[in-house]
Formats: sequence, C-alpha cells, structure tokens
Amino acid sequence: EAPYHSIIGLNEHAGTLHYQYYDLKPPRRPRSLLIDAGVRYRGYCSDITRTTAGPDEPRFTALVHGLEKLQLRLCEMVSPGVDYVDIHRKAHLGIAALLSASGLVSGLPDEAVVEQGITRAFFPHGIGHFLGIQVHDVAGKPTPSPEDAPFLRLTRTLEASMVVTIEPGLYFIPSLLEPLLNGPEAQYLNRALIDELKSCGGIRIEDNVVVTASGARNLTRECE
Ligand SMILES: [Mn+2]
Repeated sequence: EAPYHSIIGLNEHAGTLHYQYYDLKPPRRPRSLLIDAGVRYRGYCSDITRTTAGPDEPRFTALVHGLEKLQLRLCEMVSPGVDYVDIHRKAHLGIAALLSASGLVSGLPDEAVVEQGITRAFFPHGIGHFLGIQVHDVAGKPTPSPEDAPFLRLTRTLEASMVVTIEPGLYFIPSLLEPLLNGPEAQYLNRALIDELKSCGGIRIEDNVVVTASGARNLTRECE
C-alpha cells in the first residue's frame, strides 16, 4: 500500500519535484534515475528517495556520492535536544562545500555561497519533515519557518520517539539557476559544467530516522 504516488524521474525529470506531464518513451541516453517511494505499514508511512547515476557519468556519480556522504552526516546529527533547523543549515553548508569541490562554484567561501542564495537555487526545499500516519505529518511548525528556510516544514527541537526524514537534494532546475547565471553571482558559477549536468536533473537521498533517548536509529539504512 503506497502512502503517496511514487515519483520516478529519468534524466532532467529527476530535477522536477512533482509532475503534471509524463514522458511515454525512454530517453536515448539514460543519465540518471530518481525514485521517491514509500509504503504504509500498520498505518505508518515511509518516504524514501534514492538517486542512481547512469553508466557513463563520472561527474554526476561523484556528485551523488558526495551528497550521500553529506546525507549520512546529517542523519548522524539527529538526536534529542537538536534543533531541526540546525540540520537544515548544515545541509546548506555541506552543499556549498560539494558545489565547490565539484567545480560548479569557485572563488567563494562556503558561508558566502549560502549567504548569496547560491545553495538555495540548487537545494530549494527543506531538509525534511515529520513522518507518521501522514507522509508529511502534522505539528512540525509551532513557530513560522525562519527567513533563511521558508519551505522547512519542521522547526522543532527533536525529542525521543519523533520520526523525521533527512533528504538533502542537489538539482539543476533551469528556472532557479537562470537568475543566478544572469546576475552578479554568475562570476562564481561554472556555466559549462551546469549545462553539461543539466540533463541529469538532480539528486535527492532520503532516509527515515527515529530519534531515540540517546541518539537516533536510521530505519532506512537498517533495511539495506
Ligand atoms: Mn520526504
């Protein structure tokens, strides 16, 4: 029993978070595959995403591995007493480091890459949400999202037994990148590399993590 419609995106469709229009034919060159899917078990939902690079995509493969390393570090932050917004902010810093390491951005320290809104163009959604009997479970926001995280659905301090998703992403979405490529930030961006990777669409890696009394259990990785 699926708690939501699975998202299966090939190539540039991996960068589109939700769909209205569907391709009916496979692409000639498979460059990437993103699957966001879950099941409902005893009334509780899961919400998991994996991204796979095509067979001849060394640069995109390196980005997938880099984002996965970051995702695992963010999962390790989950613990009682931790402000979930801090995990979101760490994700932006990590994505800034990944953009620099991959050569997509150069000439700016990581903090400035975040402050100038460059990471927000590559990672436009929140780091995750509550998970429970609803996929986006309720009561995540007793206070409005902070200004630097307008789409974050969870702003609470974590407590034991809460279940959250940790789902950083890195996407090549033309409508978000064009303003940067036509603005003063363009000097820091590698347009040729962005153009090359654009048809890979994007990456999202999402696990389901339960807060325990002393840390967390990653329910998704336990099943691998
Ligand atoms: Mn999710």
